[in-house]
Amino acid sequence: MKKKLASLLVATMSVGLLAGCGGSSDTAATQAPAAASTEAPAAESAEAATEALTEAAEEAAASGDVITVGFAQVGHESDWRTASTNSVQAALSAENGIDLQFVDCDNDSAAQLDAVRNFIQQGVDYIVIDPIVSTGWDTVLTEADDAGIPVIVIDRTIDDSDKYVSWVGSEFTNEGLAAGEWLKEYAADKGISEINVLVISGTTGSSAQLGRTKGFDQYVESEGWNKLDEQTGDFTQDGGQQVMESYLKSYAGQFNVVVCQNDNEAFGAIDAMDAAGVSYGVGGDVILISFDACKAGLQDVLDGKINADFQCNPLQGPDCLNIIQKLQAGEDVPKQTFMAEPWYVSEDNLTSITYTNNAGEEVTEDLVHVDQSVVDAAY
Ligand code: GZL
Repeated sequence: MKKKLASLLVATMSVGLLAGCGGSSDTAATQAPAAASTEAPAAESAEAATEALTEAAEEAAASGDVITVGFAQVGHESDWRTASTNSVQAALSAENGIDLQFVDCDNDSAAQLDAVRNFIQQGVDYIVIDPIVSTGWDTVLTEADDAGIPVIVIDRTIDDSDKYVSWVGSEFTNEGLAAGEWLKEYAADKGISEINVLVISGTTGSSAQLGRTKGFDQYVESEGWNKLDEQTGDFTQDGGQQVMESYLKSYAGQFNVVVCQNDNEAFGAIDAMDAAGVSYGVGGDVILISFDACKAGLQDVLDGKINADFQCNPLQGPDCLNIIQKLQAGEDVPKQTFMAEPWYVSEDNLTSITYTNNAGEEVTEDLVHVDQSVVDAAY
């Protein structure tokens, strides 16, 4: 690795440590970015580190010693995706010695494979992928491997190849299991004996959709719930509204639970139920469950429109930068890192859930009762 680059990346790491940036794998996305510690470094040393960083970045850019990273992002379908893109772009920045080649693949798997092949042809230093779907990757990852370009995967998983150096994301099946356990305990507490549920799922074949469906379906089966239908809303608000409108025609009066596999689908489902005069949320005829826990989703939890929202943490940017810095320094990196993600509820009748997670461990996890401070701190 070029010497200038080493000083640049070390400066980055020192500035990162000084700033206590949030979003790492041990920081839940809704916590406010870590505040400077009480022993905040003297301003001059933080400024000195930033100055060194800027100078080193300028030198590196001038001498072409910048790390080039190709990022093939899913698209721009949701609030979650916007937060994900912002997190990566903020971390893989020129200030941190990186030239980020960003491609929004617009939820098109073929375009995403093309983007990765273009990165290979460009000879970038690293490739970051958030895979739209979890299969069809081994051929192009083999091409990247043959070209000697390390691949980092974030968020969703690649399930048909292990030719990548590291993955940072969520345990999606646990998200579905947690939602199932919460619904089981919530229904028992509210004296609801019959569950007739409709599911608006995410992008078909994405690991987020596969995992959330797999986890929740374990409860459908074990609890004998009646799952009337599952159709994809493609993680979009329009998709959620269209599917909900169809459900309101096909299953009028037959359902008392709607599960949306992300907040944007829930926003669409809410619009459809409002238009149809169907009540939902706290005190409503329909229990509404969502995933992601973005700021607007948690506002709906606070307002009693969404009963429970299972967070999926989008802030993988700092982890991405850290992985690249370690690889540049010749250090090992973990093959997989799971993000910290809390579960949010609108009422305080339940304070925790206990369930068997996807690893077969019995876990007890607190439920966060949403107040304005939680919404304010959300991504
Ligand atoms: C999950 C992520 C999903 C979100 C959606 O990790 O890939 O895609 O749940 C987003 O909001 O569109």
